[in-house]
Amino acid sequence: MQIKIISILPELLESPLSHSIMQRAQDKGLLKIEIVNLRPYGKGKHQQVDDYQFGGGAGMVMGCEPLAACIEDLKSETNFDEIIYLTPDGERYEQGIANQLSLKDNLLLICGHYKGIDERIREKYVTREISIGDYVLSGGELAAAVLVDSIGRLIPGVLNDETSALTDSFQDKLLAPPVYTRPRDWNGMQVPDVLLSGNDALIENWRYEQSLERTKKRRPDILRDND
Ligand code: 6GU
Repeated sequence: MQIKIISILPELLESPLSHSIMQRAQDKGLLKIEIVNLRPYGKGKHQQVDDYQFGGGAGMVMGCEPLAACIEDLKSETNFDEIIYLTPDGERYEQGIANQLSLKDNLLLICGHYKGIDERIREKYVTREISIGDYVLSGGELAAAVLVDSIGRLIPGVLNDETSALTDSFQDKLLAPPVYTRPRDWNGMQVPDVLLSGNDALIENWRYEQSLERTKKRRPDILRDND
């Protein structure tokens, strides 16, 4: 899979996407991430990419020309399956969308800043608009990093058995069960006996019950979604 990301703050994206599982995915050639700096497409000496809003009001808007020029450049090289704009007024992101997007070959992500991007870019180019939750970030970069990480780890071959995505919270619409490692007794706090029993069926059943219990208590909303 190839993911290109348009940003005016490429530095903000570099570190989160170049460690751990994301780095391994790229080293293995399963994921190619290209961060495209919008700034050189900006106008004038200051390579300006934003402008005042028509109608007045505080805050600048990212203009059509630099974004369109950048998107057209990228489209001339790549046939994107989706052009995604990260925005707090987008569709709320969840695991099901990550699963869908992980099956695509080419994604283009657009990170906005200030008051967002000119509506006409959304109309002309954007195929999907995504928000990562009901709070406001200063720009789309951190949201883009969340998307790339959550999608990247689902690409076949990126995770091994030990890091398998199948047992993650949300993957079966349940939260993950509690986990323990050594020592068995930590300052008098014990690991549940069942996990030491060696009985796989019993352990699997216990984990399922714990997942269900945890989901009922903490996220009854996802249990209702399962109906
Ligand atoms: Cl995708 N962008 C921004 N700026 N803020 C957000 C968001 C995205 N999702 C939640 N808050």
